Amino acid sequence: MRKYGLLAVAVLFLAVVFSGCATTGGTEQAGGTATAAAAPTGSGNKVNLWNFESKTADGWAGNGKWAERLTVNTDPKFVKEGGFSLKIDAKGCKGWEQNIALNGGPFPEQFAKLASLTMDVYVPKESIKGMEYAQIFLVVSGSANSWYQVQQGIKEGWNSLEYKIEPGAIDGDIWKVYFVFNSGGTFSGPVYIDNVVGTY
Ligand SMILES: [Ca+2]
Repeated sequence: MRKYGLLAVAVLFLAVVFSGCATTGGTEQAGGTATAAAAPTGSGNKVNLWNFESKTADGWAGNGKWAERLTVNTDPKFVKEGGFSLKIDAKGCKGWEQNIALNGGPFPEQFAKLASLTMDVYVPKESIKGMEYAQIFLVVSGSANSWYQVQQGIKEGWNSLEYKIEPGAIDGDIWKVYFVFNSGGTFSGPVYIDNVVGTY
């Protein structure tokens, strides 16, 4: 029995040491010893937004001449998560194009509180051959801001994009979300999107 008692003391000691270490890495607290090293509330929670595992475009579609350009991809080369991704046939797309990919919801209730949105984008070499630059803007249209945009550049191969969202910028009803393409040249082929995740 005494052996177990010592073991318990050792475990307790380690727990105190580790919680002390964890505290120094996070918010600074005076004498952070045995307090629980919990993450600050309202940060680091994830919500899966669109992963295309429904074998549909998860509500994404183009407008006008882009209406038939969004489909589900099953080729594992262009999938980052699960078995499916979104294929956007961007052939002929140049300059600013906000009609290529739109989503009218419904959106999860956490969307308005997002601090960032991440997604994996695959760009085949031939799709952006000879292009000066290419970008995908995340645009959120809602009651807080009718047009809130954040940009990220894309290059050939896999791109791990993170869009930071300012506090309060989209905090209200969400009307529409866009992936706006912007490029210094003309796309010659598709772009693939997968694993769109929000952090709040
Ligand atoms: Ca997927």
